[in-house]
Amino acid sequence: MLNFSELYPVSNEIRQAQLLDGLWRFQFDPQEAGEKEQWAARGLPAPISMPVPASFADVFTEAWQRDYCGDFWYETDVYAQEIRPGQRYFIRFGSVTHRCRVYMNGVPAAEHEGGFLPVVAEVTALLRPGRNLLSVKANNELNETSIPCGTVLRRADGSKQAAGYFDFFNYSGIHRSVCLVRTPEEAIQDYDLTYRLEENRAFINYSVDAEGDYGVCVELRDRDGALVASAQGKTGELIVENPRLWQVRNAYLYTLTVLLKKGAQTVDRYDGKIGIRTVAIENEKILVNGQPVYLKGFGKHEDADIIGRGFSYAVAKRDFECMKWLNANCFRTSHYPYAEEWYRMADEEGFLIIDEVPGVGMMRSIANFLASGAGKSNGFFGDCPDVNLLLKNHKAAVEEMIRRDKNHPSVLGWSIFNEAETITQASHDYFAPLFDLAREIDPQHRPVTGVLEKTSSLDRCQCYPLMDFICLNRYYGWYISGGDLKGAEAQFIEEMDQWAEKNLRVPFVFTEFGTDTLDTLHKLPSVMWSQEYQSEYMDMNFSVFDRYAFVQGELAWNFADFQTGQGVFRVNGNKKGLFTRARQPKDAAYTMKKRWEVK
Ligand code: BDP
Repeated sequence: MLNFSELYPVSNEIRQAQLLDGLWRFQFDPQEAGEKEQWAARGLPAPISMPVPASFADVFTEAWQRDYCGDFWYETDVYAQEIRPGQRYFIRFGSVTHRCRVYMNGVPAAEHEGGFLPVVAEVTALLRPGRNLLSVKANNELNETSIPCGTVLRRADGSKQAAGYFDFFNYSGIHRSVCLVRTPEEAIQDYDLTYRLEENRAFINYSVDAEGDYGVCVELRDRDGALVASAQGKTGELIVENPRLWQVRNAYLYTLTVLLKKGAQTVDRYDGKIGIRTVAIENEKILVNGQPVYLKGFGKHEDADIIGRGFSYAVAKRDFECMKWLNANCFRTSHYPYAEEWYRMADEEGFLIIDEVPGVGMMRSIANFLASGAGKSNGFFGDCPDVNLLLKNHKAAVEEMIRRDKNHPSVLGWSIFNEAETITQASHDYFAPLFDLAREIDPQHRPVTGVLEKTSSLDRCQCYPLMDFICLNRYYGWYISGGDLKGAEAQFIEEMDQWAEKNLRVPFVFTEFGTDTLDTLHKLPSVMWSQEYQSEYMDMNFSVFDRYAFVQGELAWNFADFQTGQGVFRVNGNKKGLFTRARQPKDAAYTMKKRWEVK
């Protein structure tokens, strides 16, 4: 059990969440001087201003600042009007990329490895009435013992250069909101829910993790605020008569209120939205509330102009509107868990999410996307410098993601890796405990998967038997037989026939397929990179998918154009978006829209 709460911050008559977002102070620390010179206690010696939340990279005009790799610091003042006795105080970051140490008034309060999940620092003993100095030492280096994997190269001038074994820019900084959270001394820490549906009834089994010897009271209210069920005790069952189910693209959310009670007095209270629904895999079908669902949507990135990987409600809202316009119903959080606000919005909109940990780059290549797309394998687990440390960090990410996201009705399943090396015994031995862990800690036992690229072929892959549904990334017509859609189609069918013959009786989902496409390029007859080619490629892929009943989903790569590192294969980023980076449709978006209207 944790000694602090990672629950999404809320304010009510007992708890308070004070947003600390805004313009913070910031300083690069290439010499790693900050700790020796006590920047956390003394304040940053030469700070500039920096928006939070946002990546730091794209606010700059100098290349060295955009591409900076190493230590960097953020600080801000936190005003505490009063410190209430009998209360606990926390600073909660939605994420800090990729690792950080948090200080309050110069004293270390928390450390966290991994750039895509919350960091919580208890500051009860460190916070003073009035002005407090909150400092964060962060670092964005990549290595092979933490995820995502990569390495650090040295430029000619000696500066560090992050080289990810992945195809997205190594955006860094405080990417999500920061809150000062006040809770009672003994508080609600967490809750779990499982669902069972019978004809006109839903059974919700709950378990509340709360401190102290208090009574626990759980209440469920519908959208109009009417009480529909309640129960007492740390564990119990809520029975809902004639429930309104959470359905795909037709969401209905109830409010679950957890109360800690000392007699008539309420000691703590937490309200969360929940959706009554079940998810399951049955043979080749993905079932939501017992009904088959075909997944339609995208692999995405948290990526936008200027803010980089920083969360913005406006960008997220636009993305949901675009996805709804296309008749999509699902996305994968490629290649890392997204800001919690995405899941809250998906809960409201009735979208399904395949939730992925940053298990990416587990194939040693700077242009992994090229090698893997074309089926050229690169090793990894056999000669990884410290596979136990990597596994420890990977396990922590799986655990933190599931703990954070388990109560979202939108979350359909968990993805443990993207395009890892899966053809050796070592890879199987590495991944098997991660799959076990995910199954063990998710109270709802949602399906667990991993995403396979071309070299993880049927005859070589050691890991697909671990998966509840199989996710494939395939680029026939782009990395393979690019420019020859007929030939590509034949090769694609040849591979799919082999999977069909195996008769695995599990659903397959295409989690990536796409072509780089310039929104300015038209050509008749089509050529690679033209808008016409993207549409024709999509049509070819759809015709292949439709031949196989076990194909139960298509998540195109990518929702929108996104930033990558520089190189001869990327024209200022990956252009496989169905939308531009400014979220305007390319022609192929209309192809998807038409198909998904009826599919
Ligand atoms: C796959 C990766 C993805 C890349 C994509 C591509 O999973 O991150 O962006 O290919 O090449 O290898 O566009």
